[in-house]
Amino acid sequence: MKKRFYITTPIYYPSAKLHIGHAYCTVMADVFARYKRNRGFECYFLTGDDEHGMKIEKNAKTQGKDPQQFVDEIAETFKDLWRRLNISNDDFIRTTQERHTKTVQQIFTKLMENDDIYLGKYKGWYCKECEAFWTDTQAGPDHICPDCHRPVEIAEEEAYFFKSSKYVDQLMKFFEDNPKFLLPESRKNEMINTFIKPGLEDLCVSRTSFSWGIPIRENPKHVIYVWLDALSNYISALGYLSDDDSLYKKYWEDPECEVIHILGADITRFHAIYWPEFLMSMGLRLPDREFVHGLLMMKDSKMSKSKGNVIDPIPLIDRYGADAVRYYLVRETNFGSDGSFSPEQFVERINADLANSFGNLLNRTMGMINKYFAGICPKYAGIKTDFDKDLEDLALSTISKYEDAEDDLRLTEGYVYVNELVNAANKYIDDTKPWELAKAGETDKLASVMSHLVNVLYISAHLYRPILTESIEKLFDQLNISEELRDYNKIYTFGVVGGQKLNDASPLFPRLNPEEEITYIKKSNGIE
Ligand code: ME8
Repeated sequence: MKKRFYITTPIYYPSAKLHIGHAYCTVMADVFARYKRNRGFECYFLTGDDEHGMKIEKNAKTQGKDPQQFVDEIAETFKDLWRRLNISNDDFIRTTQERHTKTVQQIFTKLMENDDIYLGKYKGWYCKECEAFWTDTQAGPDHICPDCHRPVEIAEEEAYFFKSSKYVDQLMKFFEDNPKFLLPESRKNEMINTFIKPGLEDLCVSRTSFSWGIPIRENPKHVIYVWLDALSNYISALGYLSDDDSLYKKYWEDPECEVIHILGADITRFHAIYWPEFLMSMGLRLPDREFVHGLLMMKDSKMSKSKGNVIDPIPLIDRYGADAVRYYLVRETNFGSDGSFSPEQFVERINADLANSFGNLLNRTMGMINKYFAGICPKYAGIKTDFDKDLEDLALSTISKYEDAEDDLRLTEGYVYVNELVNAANKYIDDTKPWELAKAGETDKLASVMSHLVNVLYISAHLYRPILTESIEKLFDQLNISEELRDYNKIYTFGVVGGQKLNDASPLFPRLNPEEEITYIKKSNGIE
């Protein structure tokens, strides 16, 4: 395993407010970063926004704003959302920052010096929405953008081209040698069959028809194509080609750092084909893994800012807290598959997993310790009932299954194992019947049951901690877990918690009233 990690999200367009789909991607990256940090690894986490391009210029104009003022305002709303969601990013890169624009200009020069960029004429189909050029075949007879399905327009202008075809063999070999580079596996086949096999055309990497972009130093009437600009954020943010490139050395150049990009299925082509090619041209290392997550839909159609059918995460966070929203996002949709958002699923998921299962286990356990042991948590004293060993074994095997899954970016799956452990602990209460042990005066067994429950709660809490950023601290406070035991690396020995006096408790995950809450979610998002 590598020593440290660098994880990124896409930099989102500040063309409008972010929706739950963007929150989804950022939360997943955050969960991974927190998981790694909990285990004691260094993990640098980058997000940001993608501020250039024709679409932004147009949107700013419509609102009578200067583009910089327009993006300044929206960038603040992005940062605010990430604060409210407890996103632990180390940096927020904006592509209009000088640290970025300077690096991108130097990258362009490098590609030119390598003879990988030449001046030509561009005529073809252009999708303004996706800032993407398409060939005749790709636009098809109806001249529709293959990504967003909107009409494309013919554009013709003098432009610079990147020799994409030159790197095809190297790229194919890289895919072959690095089977974990592009995940899930199906995405790789899609890239090869849809884009690489039919033949990659050279990529147009400059525009002259608008000015809201980074000028090419050697020919300033051109601005750099927004995707070359945007993709470079992953290294410009680390100080690549700047006076202080210490982060770049630590998190990109050093092979001991694992570089992971998280992105949505809509932008795979740019990350899996062009970004590796640009890096190859510059002679730089490629990311270790690109994980492509699925898109969240609303009533069978992709949620998107321009379609207006989006769920705003803010009213959800305001009412249910960041933890509930994060939990729903991580657990509801298997990471890597497409998913959907519905108010009904949201309420059901929170009630089932947090209120009824995890919350209930905590409340029952604390209630019984208060009742039978005057609030003093019994110490672990080995196996005493017929069910103790099974629960211990399950707790320890859950940790390893969870870690394997999380390391592998099967993030949702990791939490399914935690759910199973919590459910098993609830069942363990039904099996051991502590109230009967109490009645029969079987104090040893009763103490053992309480100790097992507290220790399973303790382990599950550590495993849930990357998602439940606020509640787990409160749970640790309620159980009066010492500072030392709040270190993840203490969970591998079963039975470390015991002997302490519990603190006062209030339910951490109140049950939601489905009817009321479904109405609230629908209303706050203008859904009928
Ligand atoms: O493409 N479900 O920005 P963008 C899940 N600036 N995730 C979704 C989603 C949905 N319905 N809609 C968007 C851009 N996303 C470029 C990126 S990176 C160098 C440049 C998420 O604002 C998903 O991660 O359109 C998707 O890839 C990303 O937002 C696109 O954000």
